[in-house]
Amino acid sequence: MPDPTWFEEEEFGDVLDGRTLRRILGLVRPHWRHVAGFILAITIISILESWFTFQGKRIVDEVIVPQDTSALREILITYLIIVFGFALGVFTFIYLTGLLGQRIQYELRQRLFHHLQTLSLAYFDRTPVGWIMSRLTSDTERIAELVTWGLLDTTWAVTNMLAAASFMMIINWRLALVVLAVMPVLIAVALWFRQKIVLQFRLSRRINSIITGALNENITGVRVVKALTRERANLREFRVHTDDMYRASYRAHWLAALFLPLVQLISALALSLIVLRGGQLALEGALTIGSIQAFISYLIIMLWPIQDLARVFASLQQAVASAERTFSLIDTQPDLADRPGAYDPGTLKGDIEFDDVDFQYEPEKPVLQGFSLTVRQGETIAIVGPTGAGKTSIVNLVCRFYEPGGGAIRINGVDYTRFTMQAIQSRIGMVLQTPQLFSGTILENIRYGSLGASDDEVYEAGRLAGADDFVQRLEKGYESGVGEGGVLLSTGQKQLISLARAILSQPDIFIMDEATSSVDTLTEALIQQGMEALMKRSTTFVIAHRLSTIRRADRILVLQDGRIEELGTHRELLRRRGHYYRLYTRQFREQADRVWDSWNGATTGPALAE
Ligand code: M5T
Ligand code: MG
Repeated sequence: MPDPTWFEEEEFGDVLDGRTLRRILGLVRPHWRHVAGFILAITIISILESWFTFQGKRIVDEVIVPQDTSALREILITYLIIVFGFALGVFTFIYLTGLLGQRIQYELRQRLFHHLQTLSLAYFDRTPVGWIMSRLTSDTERIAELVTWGLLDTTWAVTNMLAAASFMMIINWRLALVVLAVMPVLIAVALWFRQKIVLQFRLSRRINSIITGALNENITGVRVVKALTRERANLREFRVHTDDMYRASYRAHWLAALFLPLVQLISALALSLIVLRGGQLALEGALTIGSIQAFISYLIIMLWPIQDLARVFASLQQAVASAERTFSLIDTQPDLADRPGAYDPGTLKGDIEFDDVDFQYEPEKPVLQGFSLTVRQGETIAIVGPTGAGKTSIVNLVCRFYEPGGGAIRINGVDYTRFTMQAIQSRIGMVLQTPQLFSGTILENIRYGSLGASDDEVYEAGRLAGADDFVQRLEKGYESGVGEGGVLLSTGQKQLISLARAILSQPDIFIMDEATSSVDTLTEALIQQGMEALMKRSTTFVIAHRLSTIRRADRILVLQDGRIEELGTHRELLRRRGHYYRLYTRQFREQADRVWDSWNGATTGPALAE
């Protein structure tokens, strides 16, 4: 595997990276009407809130103190208007934020999923599935939260404070200035804590992503974990990570707990200032009792956002980090893409020529070097060789899942990089070493190869592939579900379905990576038969482990360490008395499973069952 740390390093960027924020805003821009709507709603709510408090002052000063009810009716009506407006505002902003959040999540996920389809296999080789999954799930959610609730909280904080400050200034500007002088101290404290808390949360998130990755690997690889009895060792590693996580979260919560009492202490200071200075002013006759009471209320109103600030900024920080990772995925250029001017040749019929091809998955680890081979149109070529020889790599290249690092692959004389990916991949049918099915019915899985096919054509393909027998025996026949990834079927059955899928798509090139795991002899015979149907019409590459398949091929390529060891027909190779001869005769002599074992005395290889 490539260096597994690259995706961790770029986990967290700067606290408030302007570029990322701009891109996040870019997501919101198309929905500016929604945003304007809820900002307006929030602003109105903030003003109403302060106005509400102001009515309280009026009750004290105009009704209770002078013992006069004449203003009461007007005050009550104002109250009603405020409450009604308030309800309307709350409804509007909750509705709009919810809607906006869903829209943005939907758009982001669509974009990410779409982009993933364009990325090459090499990308998936080096990127853990768990990492990609979190981008599509938790990160999109967090970004949506930021642009809705984050934006909302911030707007609310600002408008709330402005409204409260304005009303205080209106009531008594001298006392207002005293109260407002304390605010910067409060804000400074809040910001300092924000910094600290964010740092801890960041750390715990980083550890969390490591934990998610480990979990993912353990769950998807549960069979291997058990088979290799790695449980204990994995548990130990896991504990180290969870311990780190615990410590980081612990510190974050400790800081968070300290924050509130501190804010309350400073507010108590502000409160005593109001009482002190307010009392003085009241004695001078410059301030009413109602005003002092209102000031206390406004102070409380102004404190809400500040107490909230640390939380808002922590989530802002997280969301920015999420956005950075998500954008990094969106920005990943597919390393295989159609060249400018790429075209669809209409068919892939024609000779396939490997011309001096070099290939490697990772730098410095060449798999093929100077590999040359011409496969004629309609020919069936069997590739044999020990594990790791490069058999799968050759067919990966034919499918253009990867491209040669040097040299060229030509189809009908044309370098295949001049064709579109779609043109190539839509005309290749394949049955892979580990056949891949998708959750859905058998019918859907076969039709996957050619979406326009009728049900009858699907059944026919099933028959030709030899899948018909076992499918008919299933309770729901072709309508049976295969489970996630086809878990409900055996490997042999999955291969038959894949085969039917390939037959249905009528490919120009057919590729079969025969499974080393032995299927029962009946299934094997069925697979053979199904392959005949394809071999007749397509140029066929078959990575073979069974002599029955190998003998049926037009030519046999014996591959070792990415080099052509022998190449020729069955007869020719037998006559050469080389590797193939030894392989063949040994097979009969021993009927053994592990023929490649003794091949050059070194490798342990695939089973040769027959
Ligand atoms: C050839 C390496 C592998 C081996 C060499 C598919 C794949 C292979 N490799 C990678 O690094 N990344 C990959 O995605 O390339 O491997 P192969 O072509 O898979 O060999 P094979 O098909 O002949 O082997 P097998 O076991 O299927 O019979 O060094 O590590
Ligand atoms: Mg292979």
